Amino acid sequence: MRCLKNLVLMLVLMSVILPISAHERADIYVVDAWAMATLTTTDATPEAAMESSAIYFTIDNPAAHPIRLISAMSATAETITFREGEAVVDGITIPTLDSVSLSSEGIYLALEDLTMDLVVGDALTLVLTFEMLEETGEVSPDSELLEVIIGVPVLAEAPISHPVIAVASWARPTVAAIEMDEMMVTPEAMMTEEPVMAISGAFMTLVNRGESDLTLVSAESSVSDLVELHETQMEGDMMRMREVEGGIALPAGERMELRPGSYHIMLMELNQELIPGQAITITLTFDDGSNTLITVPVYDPMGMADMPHAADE
Ligand SMILES: [Cu+2]
Repeated sequence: MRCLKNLVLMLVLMSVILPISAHERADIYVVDAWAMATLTTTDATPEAAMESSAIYFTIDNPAAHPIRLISAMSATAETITFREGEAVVDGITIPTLDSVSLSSEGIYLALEDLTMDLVVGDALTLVLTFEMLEETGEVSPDSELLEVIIGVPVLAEAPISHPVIAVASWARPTVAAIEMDEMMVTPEAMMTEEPVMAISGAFMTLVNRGESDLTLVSAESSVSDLVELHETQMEGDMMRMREVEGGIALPAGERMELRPGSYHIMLMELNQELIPGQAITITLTFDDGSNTLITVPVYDPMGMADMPHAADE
């Protein structure tokens, strides 16, 4: 749990230190991410669990310059290194307008000294730090580091790609980091019968990279008994949310931003608190009958409210 707390502090601090908008974050696409399960069911014997795992994904670099992934952090593991076979490498460079796919045969992220078992169906938050490079491969002189926070599902095998990807996703916490500190002291506080704040929202940029127009028609999540696609509109001088009629259109090749005050995925009747540092999975279903599982980190990119508390400590 200490690790989770550290990750939360890190997320809060980064949001202040690094002047990055959620919009800019969308410009590096980290897709088809997954972490290798150490257990396939919760009732497997503890002896069966491994102490290390791996994370795989594909990074697309649409920028006009190369980028380099220089670090990865998660509360799930004490150490995350970049490896190629057994060898440790010190970063992953993605050339201009190119992509790099991590795999067990190539470069991958090695999770060492796991702080918890990785069970199929779970999800974790991963913070990736990129630096911008010149065409020569040198670090740009006035380059700022770019943080990309992603949710990673724990799976037994690689996910199947879908034309629609979700980038820069986040779900609004129902518990602030400072409240979570108190929960840390008494873990049983998380099991109290106090009603959870029953609603939250998930936000992201959906990109349809396929050849066909699609419409997002519904969403489901294990953390919520009622998930709706919402839009926020002004009615007179009142902001009102309502369920989207006919779904959210995603024309081929285009992006649609789901954000506060606009389209969003409404998570109602939550069956658990959403705590910063967690990640949740949401299944998106489209009008062609296809669906895709997205993993959304729980944090508030605009949430500076916790900062004074964090600084006080
Ligand atoms: Cu809503």
